[in-house]
Amino acid sequence: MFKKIPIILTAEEILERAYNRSKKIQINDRDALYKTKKTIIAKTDSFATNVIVALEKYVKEFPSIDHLPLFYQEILDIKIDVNKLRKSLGAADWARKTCQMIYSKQARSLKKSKKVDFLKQKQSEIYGRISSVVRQIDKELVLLAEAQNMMRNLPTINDIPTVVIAGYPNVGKSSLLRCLSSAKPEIAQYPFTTKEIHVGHIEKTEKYITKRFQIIDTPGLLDRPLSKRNEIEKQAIAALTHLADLIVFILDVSETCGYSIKNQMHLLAQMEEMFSGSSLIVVENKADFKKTDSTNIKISCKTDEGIDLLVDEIFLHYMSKDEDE
Ligand SMILES: Nc1nc2c(ncn2[C@@H]2O[C@H](COP(=O)(O)OP(=O)(O)OP(=O)(O)O)[C@@H](O)[C@H]2O)c(=O)[nH]1
Ligand SMILES: [Mg+2]
Repeated sequence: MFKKIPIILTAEEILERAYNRSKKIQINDRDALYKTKKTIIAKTDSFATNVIVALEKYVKEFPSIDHLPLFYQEILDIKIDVNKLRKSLGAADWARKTCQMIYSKQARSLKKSKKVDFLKQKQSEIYGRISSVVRQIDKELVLLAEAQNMMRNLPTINDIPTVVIAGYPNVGKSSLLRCLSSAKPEIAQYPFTTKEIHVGHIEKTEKYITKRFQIIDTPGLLDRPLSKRNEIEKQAIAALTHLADLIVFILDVSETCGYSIKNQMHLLAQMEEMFSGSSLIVVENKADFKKTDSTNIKISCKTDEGIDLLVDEIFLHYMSKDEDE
């Protein structure tokens, strides 16, 4: 999704690259003064242009935050802080304009002069002033590079029916995504294994109708108010808020996840209240361990028990939704 964002360099890297490129330039002229003058002008032009073009590229090719789908805007805000990102883009644009101004003003006096000392002094003045402007935004460039790196690693979310798996930590959410799709999120016997959103896909054909769904595995949630949630939990809430057409809420009635069923039921009630606009299916996982006599769907990601039934239920949900529309 964000693979095209250019690699963002630090201030020193931008300057070093521009300097090294300008160093190689040599203009020939039979007249010694003109040779020196033209070379100085060409070197200075190359240095300034390299810096200006790099900064321009960062600002222009950075995805417009306001045009991103809301889910991505929220993830960016959780991980980076959208305001800081906007300010950093603004700073890069300010630096570009300032460098451009410095260069176009000083370049005129370079062209007019015929004194080698003056030319050399102007050249180093331009290098110095441009370098100082770029160094002023080093922190902002570092933040942009962090954002760029983070965005390149975000999963691609498609605009297709989306099921979000939610529940307490360690109940088997990632195991369910593995059971349902070819996605391979990490599974482990400790809570908070999943720290990011993972996406998988399933396809089901019935009566010549093929439906493709997107399944999203989320980090575990604890039973606590939104204001107390950490950055990892907030990503799960963002997926539930912006992506879920259907929520599959997993309960671990065996409590081997390390959390009581009472706490899990509390979280379920909170989810039902927060996401009353989305449909919700409650499933009890680890049925190979323990089964209750509730009417919830019972599954086991270890033995695959109940998985087909759950897929049927998801399919049925979307088919009935299509009929409603
Ligand atoms: N017996 C049994 N164990 C299971 C089942 N499903 C998952 N587990 C185990 O439960 C533990 C947690 O599974 P995960 O899939 O990592 O759970 P999670 O909900 O994604 O956990 P977090 O990412 O930490 O929130 C692992 O040790 C799994 O092997 C199941 O159906 N039966
Ligand atoms: Mg997990």
